Amino acid sequence: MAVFGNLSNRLQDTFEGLRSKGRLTEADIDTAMREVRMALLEADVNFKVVKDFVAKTKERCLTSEVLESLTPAQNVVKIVLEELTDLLGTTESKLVLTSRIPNVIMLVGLQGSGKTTAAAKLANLLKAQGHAPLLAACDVYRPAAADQLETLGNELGVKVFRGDGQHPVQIARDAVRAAVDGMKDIVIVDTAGRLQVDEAMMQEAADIKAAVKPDQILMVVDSMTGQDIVNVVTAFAERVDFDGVIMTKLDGDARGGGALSVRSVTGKPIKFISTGEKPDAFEVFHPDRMARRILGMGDMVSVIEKVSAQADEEQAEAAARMLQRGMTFDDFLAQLKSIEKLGGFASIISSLPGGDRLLDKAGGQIDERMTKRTEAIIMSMTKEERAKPQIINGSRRARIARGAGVEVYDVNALIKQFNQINKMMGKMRAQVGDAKGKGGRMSKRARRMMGGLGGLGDVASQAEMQRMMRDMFK
Ligand SMILES: Nc1nc2c(ncn2[C@@H]2O[C@H](COP(=O)(O)OP(=O)(O)O)[C@@H](O)[C@H]2O)c(=O)[nH]1
Ligand SMILES: [Mg+2]
Repeated sequence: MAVFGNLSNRLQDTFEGLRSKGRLTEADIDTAMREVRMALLEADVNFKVVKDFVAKTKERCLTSEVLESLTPAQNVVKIVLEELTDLLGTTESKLVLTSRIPNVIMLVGLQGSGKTTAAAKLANLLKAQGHAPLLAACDVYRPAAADQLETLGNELGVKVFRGDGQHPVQIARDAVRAAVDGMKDIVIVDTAGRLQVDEAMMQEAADIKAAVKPDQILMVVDSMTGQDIVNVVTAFAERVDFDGVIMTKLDGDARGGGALSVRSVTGKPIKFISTGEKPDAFEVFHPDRMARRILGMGDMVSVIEKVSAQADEEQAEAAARMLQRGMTFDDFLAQLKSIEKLGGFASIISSLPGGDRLLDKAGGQIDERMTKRTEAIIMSMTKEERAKPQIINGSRRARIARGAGVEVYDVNALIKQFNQINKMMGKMRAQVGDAKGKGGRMSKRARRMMGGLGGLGDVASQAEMQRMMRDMFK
């Protein structure tokens, strides 16, 4: 997922410009900061937020430590990263549950912002953490609203409480009671929104709040709204108040203004982001990771977490064994399959430093090109060739190419790539060997990290990985 593509590209261009300079003068910093300001304004970030951000960043950059350092451009990027993280929120933004049973989480926001979807996704996330959530359908104005929630709930195996014909306040109350009876520990209240902030909506939200005293009120905000969000969010903050924000539709072509302004203007943290319509396209928000993505520095931590979550114990063991004995083409094929499960190469490359830009250049066709052709080539190898790639000589390569309907060149490229990955794994093996000490076993987490992705789990090799990726798509 390219986060705020345009903003991200412009900032990266600015810093590439700085890097190409070596030594930096005050004038260079001035120019760079002017570019940063323009980029942020065009991303629709609130002008006051931009002004403060640039002033702070510039001041930190214009010190002799930065200007006279051996790597001034890197220091500037580091400062921007820190300030951007700060802007997005430095405090822990995890959802805090209280000891009350059931906890009540209420979602508010404009119509179409993604409340109902987010309610279901949040329930899904909490369920995966071992909670027993109940969804309460309190949008009684749109005829299909409760059905929508119920459909989503059914898909995810989460019960939906609906009180058709009742007043929303009553539904919320009854839902809390039903949760107690049904042994549910969290009630997620989905409310109605309007197209614009209006009195009736605010009153109803306030009434539901008064009736069920939510432990958390989360405001759902569509990131496509730009800095208009600030007005909406401020209105809600004054009237109903809330504890945090769920930013939705970050998969769209949002410019970033809303997400970058909201924290600074309201002081409310972004707690979750929604990045698509599927139930699992929902993540806990990490300001530092988001800032890294905007600056094109990649987000390997998220990939590794995703891998860890996906890789089962067996897979992890298999990966650990593979690491010990070296990879075969059968392993490679299995890795390809597991990458597909993770959302394809595109999503992984997107998480590497510079990955989003690489993807843009490849025209987003990476998945098709990579997996289909690679699979065809591997399938054309004999069993022996897959197990012992070193026997694949020139005539075998020609035969494999014919079998797969590709050029010998493609087979060569794949084998080269395969060998590179194997080499990287060799390095990893050495590192893991160090880490586990004499005769010890790899930690469960280390093994998990290796499951599913083979060499990709090695954060230290990011730069090398990036180079490899670049080679692949040349
Ligand atoms: N692409 C994308 N679409 C989303 C996301 N969240 C919600 N939607 C879609 O936005 C529309 C409105 O969402 P809904 O949950 O009904 O909004 P509500 O009116 O606030 O309850 C629906 O078509 C959703 O599928 C997201 O993160 N990404
Ligand atoms: Mg809804």
